[in-house]
Amino acid sequence: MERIAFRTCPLCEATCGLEIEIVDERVKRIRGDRQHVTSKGFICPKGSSLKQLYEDPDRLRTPLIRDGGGHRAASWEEAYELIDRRWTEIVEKYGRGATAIYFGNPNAHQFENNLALRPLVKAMGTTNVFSASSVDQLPKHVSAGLMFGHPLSIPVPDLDRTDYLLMLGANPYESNGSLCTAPDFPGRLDALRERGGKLVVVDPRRTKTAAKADRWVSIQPGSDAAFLLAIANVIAAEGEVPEGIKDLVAPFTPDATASFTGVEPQTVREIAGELSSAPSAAVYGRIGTHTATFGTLASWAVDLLNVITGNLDRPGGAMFSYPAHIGEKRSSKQWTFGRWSGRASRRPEVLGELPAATLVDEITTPGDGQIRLLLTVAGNPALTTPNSAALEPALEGLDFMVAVDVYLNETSRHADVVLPPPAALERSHYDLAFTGLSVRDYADYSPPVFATDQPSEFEILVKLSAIAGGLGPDADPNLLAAAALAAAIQAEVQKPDSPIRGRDPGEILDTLGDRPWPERSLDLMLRVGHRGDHFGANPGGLTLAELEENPHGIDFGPLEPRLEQVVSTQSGKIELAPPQIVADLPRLRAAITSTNGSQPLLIGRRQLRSANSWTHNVEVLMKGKERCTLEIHPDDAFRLGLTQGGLASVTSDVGKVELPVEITENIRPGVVSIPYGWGHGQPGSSMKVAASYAGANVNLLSDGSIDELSGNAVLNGIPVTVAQASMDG
Ligand SMILES: Nc1nc2c(c(=O)[nH]1)N[C@H]1C(S)=C(S)[C@@H](COP(=O)(O)OP(=O)(O)OC[C@H]3O[C@@H](n4cnc5c(=O)[nH]c(N)nc54)[C@H](O)[C@@H]3O)O[C@H]1N2
Ligand SMILES: Nc1nc2c(c(=O)[nH]1)N[C@H]1C(S)=C(S)[C@@H](COP(=O)(O)OP(=O)(O)OC[C@H]3O[C@@H](n4cnc5c(=O)[nH]c(N)nc54)[C@H](O)[C@@H]3O)O[C@H]1N2
Ligand code: SF4
Ligand SMILES: [Mo]
Repeated sequence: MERIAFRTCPLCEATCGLEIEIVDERVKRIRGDRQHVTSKGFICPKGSSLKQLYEDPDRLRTPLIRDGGGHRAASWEEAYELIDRRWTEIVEKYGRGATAIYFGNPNAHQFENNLALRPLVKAMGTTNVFSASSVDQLPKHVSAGLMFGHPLSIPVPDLDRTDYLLMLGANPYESNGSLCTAPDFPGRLDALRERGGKLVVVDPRRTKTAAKADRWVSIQPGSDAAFLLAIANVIAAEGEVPEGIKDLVAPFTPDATASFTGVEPQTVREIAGELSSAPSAAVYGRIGTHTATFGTLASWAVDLLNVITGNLDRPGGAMFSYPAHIGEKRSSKQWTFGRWSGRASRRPEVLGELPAATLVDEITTPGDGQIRLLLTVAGNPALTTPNSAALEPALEGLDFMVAVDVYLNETSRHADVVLPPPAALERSHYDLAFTGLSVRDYADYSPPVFATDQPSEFEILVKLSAIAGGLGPDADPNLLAAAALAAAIQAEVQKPDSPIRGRDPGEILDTLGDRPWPERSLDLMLRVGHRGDHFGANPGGLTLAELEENPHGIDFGPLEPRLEQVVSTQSGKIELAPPQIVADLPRLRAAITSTNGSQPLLIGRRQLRSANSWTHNVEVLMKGKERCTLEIHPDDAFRLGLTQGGLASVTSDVGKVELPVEITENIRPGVVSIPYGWGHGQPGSSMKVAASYAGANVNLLSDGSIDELSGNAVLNGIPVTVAQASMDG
């Protein structure tokens, strides 16, 4: 029996359509879906590895319970009963404040997790909420929230139409793009240049993306905010800018910032000139600018430039996507943060979360509210959050830990119970997150490719909500999901601006049929969304059924200006100089006048055949030249006596790693780079392939420093000492 299935790849933000050839219910081949509306056949090496991830014998199929030194297989009943017993004991003894959750990156790629996580956090009743956002893009949410009124109002560069792209701290030739969903990002950059446009890449490394650019600007790590404000300074000096901005950027002249950024004043002036004279232009900053000491300032400066050059919200500039599942209006409630703060760290909450960099302190600092119980959902903080050397023993010292994960890995090995959800090919897909960050408006939905006996991740998370909410281990997840959907419908028909305001909730529920619960919620969102059929009131409008009939997705076209809808600040205008930003500027002013230290600065890097820390158990993605190496400039290598392939030791204030040296001209002198997501083969984990290509964990070196405003971890620009590793280790 042969069949072809179509499915969106959930491994990165490009969200490519895949064509999966199945013979006798086994995957024969996965390739790019040439008919997919946005990816048009593009695929990267990770996309076809969904086969290997599905077949991987190390992938967990049943729950595990910790037993002595190791883990043993257990039934779902036994696992839930144990979780319930321990959870209840801990809450009775220490209160709900002693429980904590960390949720990782794959949640953003699974709509059922998106739907189930918020109720789970609510049921837990704790403020100890951590996620991968605070080791990633939190600065962008904060600057968007302050400037545009909503933390999800993030403009994306209009790649397909722009004449000039200034890109900082991103390497889409390897990452395939982030906070900018654009399948075949490299092809789109090539097209930009072919139509006569210009690409400028700002990065301490001459990455593949930088090598393809018209210009590579080598910058000192951590200094993007100053560089961007220097551009703003030149533009403000030469042209009209909104009131107050000129004064704000006055201290950041190209000359005053040059020693801090390492960028020649002339280069800044040229780029400022090009940016303001291009027919259309977009400034785009990504993770290299976010995981930095001045992450939020850099994030703000990106959009400040988009605004003052007249490029915000116009074709070829930086624009807002309009996902089908959202309504015509965003809530006009003023967005705030810092509503509470961490018990031990005193760090303010952002988006209901505390900085992941402070998780270890919240676990180890004694006192009321100390974390005793940790739930991780699709996260591997042992490798991905700062100061792993301190975090690993902290995880081991918890009273109880539960991991919802597909592998027994560096993090889940510390868990008392591991609950495995199905593999990607066994679950359905819709992108709640990345359709909101896409360079075209589109929607696609894929049903599961294979059936499974394992409960869905939605069901697992609902069961955990029931346990956390005190309903016990036997609560029926269907009843809970039904109640949640009924409540969502009730809320929708009461919303003043809902297209189904005043309708009968029972009729709406019946219309949603008997699909799985997450699908019914999704259908509800699509149908009341701005393209929706409004349950009959807008005949021909979008429904989930229509997406099912279009397995290659539906393209709604290029982005359209929609600033008026997007801006939801109290003033009703874009806030170009939010007070919190202005208050943080003196910190940057102080930095530009301080003298740079003499220590090498460590930055990270991503690699095409990795997805963060967790796809390293796939042999086809791992074989070949060793990838977890220390990149260093020849001048530095010579000075330190390091040789190609020799072993180097890299030491920071908090840790040390050893790894092979890779000497390359493609890195700025004084800067070294280690890829992230490595450091496998820990005792108690069971990923055989990953263990045989272990590599070193770069987060042994990151020390828990954060960007003051957002609480985002500083993972780039870490001062380190590099030396030849001594023979005796
Ligand atoms: N030094 C340094 N650190 C970094 C970064 C960096 O650039 N440098 N980047 C940061 C960034 S951008 C991110 S997003 C974070 C990522 O940080 P995390 O989200 O903590 O890490 P991942 O490697 O994505 O781990 C995902 C986990 O989920 C499991 N998993 C995979 N699919 C599923 C699923 O469908 N369901 C469940 N329940 N589990 C699943 C995997 O086995 C793995 O354990 O790391 C950050 N850390
Ligand atoms: N193949 C692959 N694709 C991925 C991932 C993966 O692990 N592997 N992870 C996914 C995730 S979770 C994310 S968040 C995205 C991230 O996607 P990108 O933001 O494109 O991430 P990177 O490829 O790490 O590129 C970051 C760049 O920033 C540079 N950099 C470091 N410090 C600085 C600095 O101070 N200033 C400037 N200007 N540049 C700096 C680095 O040298 C690097 O080239 O990728 C996603 N896609
Ligand atoms: S670029 Fe690769 S990993 Fe990302 S969605 Fe496409 S196929 Fe999947
Ligand atoms: Mo990320």
